[in-house]
Parts: sequence; C-alpha cells; structure tokens
Amino acid sequence: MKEGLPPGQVWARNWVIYAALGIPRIDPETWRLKVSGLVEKPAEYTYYQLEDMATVRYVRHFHCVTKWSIKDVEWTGVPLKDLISNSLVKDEARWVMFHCADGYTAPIPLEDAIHPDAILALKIGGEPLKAEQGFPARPFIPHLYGWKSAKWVTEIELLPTYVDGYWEMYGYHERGEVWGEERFKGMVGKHSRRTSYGILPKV
Ligand SMILES: Nc1nc2c(c(=O)[nH]1)N[C@H]1C(S)=C(S)[C@@H](COP(=O)(O)O)O[C@H]1N2
Ligand SMILES: [Mo]
Repeated sequence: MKEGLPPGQVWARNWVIYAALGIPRIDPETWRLKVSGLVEKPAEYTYYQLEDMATVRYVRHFHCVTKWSIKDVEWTGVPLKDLISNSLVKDEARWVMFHCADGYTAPIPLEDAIHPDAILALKIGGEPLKAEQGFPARPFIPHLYGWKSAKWVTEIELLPTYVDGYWEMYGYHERGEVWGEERFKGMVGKHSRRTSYGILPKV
C-alpha cells in the first residue's frame, strides 16, 4: 500500500460534496444492489445482507481528481471481490460499470475491482453514509480517484470492454489511478507506468 500524498494533490480539511445529478433519498428497505452482466449467477443484495458481509474496516485517504485529498478516512464495507466472485465471473469480463440511483455511472477495470482494498463502502467514520455521502453504499478503491466512488450505487455490471461513464464522457481517464496521475484520457503522467488490462487473475 502506498502512503502519503499522491503527486499533484493537496490535503483538504473537509470533503466537498459532489452530486452532479442531485441527491436521491433512498429507502434501505426497498433498495437493492444488483450484480449483473457477464456473470454466471446474477445476484441481488439487500442493505441488511450487505451489512452482515461488511468485514473490512480500514483507514485510507480519499483523492479527488480536482486535487483535494482527505487524510485518514475510516471506511467500513464489503470486499468488492466477494460480491463479484459470488456471482462467478465469465472469462470474457474485463471491466466493471457502477450504475447509480441518480443516473451517474463510473467504469473501472475488473483488475482494480478485485483488488484486496477495493470495497463497497457502507460506513465512513464508523457511521452509515449520510444521504449526501451516497447512502446506502458507494464503491471505494483507495488507489483510484474519487469520481470512481459512485454514490447511491444500485448495480455492479461486468462488461467485456470499456464503456464511458458520466465523467469519462467529458474526457476523464478510463482508469483514474492516483499515483500515475491518470486524470484525463490519453494522459500519461510523469509518474505513470503503462497499465495492461489484458491478463487477469481468475476470480
Ligand atoms: N452518484 C454520484 N457519485 C459521485 C459523484 C456524483 O456527482 N454523483 N461525484 C464523484 C466525485 S467527482 C467525487 S470526488 C466523490 C466525492 O465524494 P463526496 O461527495 O462524498 O465528497 O464522489 C463521486 N461520486
Ligand atoms: Mo472528484
């Protein structure tokens, strides 16, 4: 795990709440999280099932691509790898698309989604996410920029190829890795190593 402040970032005291498409109010009784697309066993989870699966509790920084970072955030959540592997991923799957209740979408490579630190976050600072923080759940991948942490998520879709999400349509990077400063498409930051999406570990 890399520590400290990634290149080009500054520590900020407070979160900036972003809700490009508004803040949906979600009823945890009726909300479901789907795992869909290139899987043998599509699944649906209730909020309460996910609470029971939330075995990860760790402290990690949060980095927005607009250059503010929040230090030492305490996260609680479900390993994304558990949710994905429970559904038996088909061989052709390479990308994961997050779909949200507000219409927001964000893609990440499958490789990053099954990283041991990648979670479906249910809590920040030991408390359930607030409505504006994405209640009931948002993915969090510590080494990817914050726009990939799609709030009010409702569906995790496995895809064979890359597809733009909300910010990627405006030129933001396919992957968004913070240490390589993958901010915009076509940008190979001075710290960047070439990433390969070809060879994948079996889930
Ligand atoms: N549904 C949704 N998720 C979203 C966004 C958004 O506008 N809508 N903004 C993203 C961006 S750019 C960042 S930096 C983080 C910010 O998280 P915060 O609003 O909890 O501070 O949410 C991400 N997830
Ligand atoms: Mo952001």
